[in-house]
Amino acid sequence: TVCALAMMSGSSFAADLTVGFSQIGSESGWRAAETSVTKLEAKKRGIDLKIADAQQKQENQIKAIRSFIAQGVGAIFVAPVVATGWDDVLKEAKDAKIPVVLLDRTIDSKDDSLYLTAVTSDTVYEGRVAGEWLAKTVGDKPCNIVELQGTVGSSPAINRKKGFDEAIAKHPNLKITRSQTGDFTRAKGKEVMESFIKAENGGKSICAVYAHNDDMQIGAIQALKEAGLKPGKDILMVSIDAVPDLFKAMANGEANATVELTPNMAGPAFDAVIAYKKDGKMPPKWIQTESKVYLPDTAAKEYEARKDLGY
Ligand code: GYE
Repeated sequence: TVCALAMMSGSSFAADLTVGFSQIGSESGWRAAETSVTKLEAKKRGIDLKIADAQQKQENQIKAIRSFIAQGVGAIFVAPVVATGWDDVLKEAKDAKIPVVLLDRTIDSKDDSLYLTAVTSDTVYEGRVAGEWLAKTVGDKPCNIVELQGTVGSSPAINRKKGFDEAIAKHPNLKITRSQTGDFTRAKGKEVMESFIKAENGGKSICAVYAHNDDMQIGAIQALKEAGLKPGKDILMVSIDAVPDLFKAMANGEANATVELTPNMAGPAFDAVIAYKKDGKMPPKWIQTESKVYLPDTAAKEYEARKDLGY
């Protein structure tokens, strides 16, 4: 059946393709979903996929990429944990004529010939729509926001902050009173939220929580509940990813909005690599995925539709 599927997608070529994927780790539900979806998308096309889990460390990613180069894979996917420090290793891949695709995060480099394409969402836009949603919902009242940032130095943390800051800058009644990293994990989101609650009058002076991903938001919801507060009611909760657990929280009235990030970055990435290697077709430098805002009204339905996806 793998073979039949490969033929259906028009790419028996793919059956000879080996792709090495340097994945960050499994810090969030979204990340775990991306890994599962990548496996499925590879299988559909008959691609041999090798995944290396970097346990959140850039040095492990660099080692994995070097090992993929040594093995002579046909293409390399990398989800870069932080934005800087990639030029040397990507130059090695380029010299070995192995195309590299960036998945879900981008890099800071002056040389965009170091990768074939990047499949990501517009993470600045995600921050901006989160901020615009909040501004609209709050109206004219004063609102103190606490922010849970993603991994320090990662492109989504930098950009989701930037987009949100831009949106609320137009509304002087909205201000960020505390902002700290929760490293995109539930456990750290909860821990940092606990410290915010202590520092903010037992949470009474907090009007909204903006989290750079849903997992940290779920941790924050737990911390708020344990402190006797009502997230989603007394405190507005907005975040990014649209994982099933966040829909569950919204359906239960404990969260107010999330911006969807598709876990299927690999499908378009595999197609771009196949078209490039088979027909010499250059993809655009950026393959942008969609970002849609979800609110509580459809949360129960969305949760039902997604709960078996395993993330
Ligand atoms: O939002 C977060 C994950 O890189 C855009 O990484 C991605 C982010 C995603 O850990 O949940």
